[in-house]
Parts: sequence; structure tokens; C-alpha cells
Amino acid sequence: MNKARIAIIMGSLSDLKVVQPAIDLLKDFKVGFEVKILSAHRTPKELAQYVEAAPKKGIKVFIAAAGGAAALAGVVASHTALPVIGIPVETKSLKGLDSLLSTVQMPAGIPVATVAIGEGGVRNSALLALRILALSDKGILARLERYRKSQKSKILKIKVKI
Ligand code: RP5
Repeated sequence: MNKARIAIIMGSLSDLKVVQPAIDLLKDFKVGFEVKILSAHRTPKELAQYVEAAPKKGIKVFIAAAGGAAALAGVVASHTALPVIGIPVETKSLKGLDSLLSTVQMPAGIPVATVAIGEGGVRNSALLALRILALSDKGILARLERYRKSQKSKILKIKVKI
């Protein structure tokens, strides 16, 4: 595995199955990443320590996934000036609306780029992280262009019989 440039943090091991499509996508792109379970509420000190130490290790972007009263992405953003992408994890009780609102409604000055609830949002979190890295990595940019064009040709090949 290449040196980690993306850190994926999730609030609980129960979030791993939700985040898996982002992990799979980053593996396909062969871009180094690391995965950490750390919670804004259950392990606040360890979370802050991890985020503050991450740039020295080469981390350039954070993806943070949490559900419910989802403070994780916002707290990560409060400890770094690097870009933070928030994944609102779908919940049983409120279908993830709780996670979405608590991830997206950040106060001015502490930005979190929040993706949609569900698998599309999870995949987009990885693609967005790759687009950020692509600003200074032509190899990733070329692979993203191929990915974008492959989606386009899939759509254009569809023939609807009516
Ligand atoms: C959040 O609470 C986690 O991110 C998870 O989505 C949710 C439930 O966590 P567990 O009770 O399954 O550990 O902090």
C-alpha cells in the first residue's frame, strides 16, 4: 500500500460496513489511506491527538463518518486546516437526517464538505478526496478523468426499448 494521504475516521466499528464502498474505491485508485476508529464523544482527546499528528505523517485530507449526534467531522475540522469531508451515516431512528444536519450545519470558520446519506454519498466522499489530491497529482487526475468518462459512456450506451 502507498503511503497514506487520506485518513478515514469513523465514530464506531459499526460504521465500517457503511464506509466500505469508499475504502474499495480508494483501493481501486491505488491511493494510500488509513482507517481509524475514533469518536468525538467517546474518545475526544485521542481524536484531537490523532488529527493534530496526521499532517506530519503525510495526511492531506480527512474523511469522517459518524451517525446520530454526529460531531465527528466538525471536531476533526476544528483541529486541522486540512480539508474535511463528512459522511452522515444512516441511522435506524431518524434515517440519518440527524447525522446529516449535525454534520452539515457547521458554524462559519470551520468548514466540513458534507456528502449525501447513503452509498452514493460514501463513494463521493472518496472521489472528492481524490479530486483534492489531484490538484497536485497528475496521475490521480488522469485516473479520475478515465473514471468520469467511463460513467459517461455507460449512460450513453443505454438503449431504452419502449
Ligand atoms: C456514532 O454513533 C457512530 O459514528 C455510529 O454511527 C453511532 C452508533 O455507534 P455505536 O453505538 O454502534 O458504537 O458515534
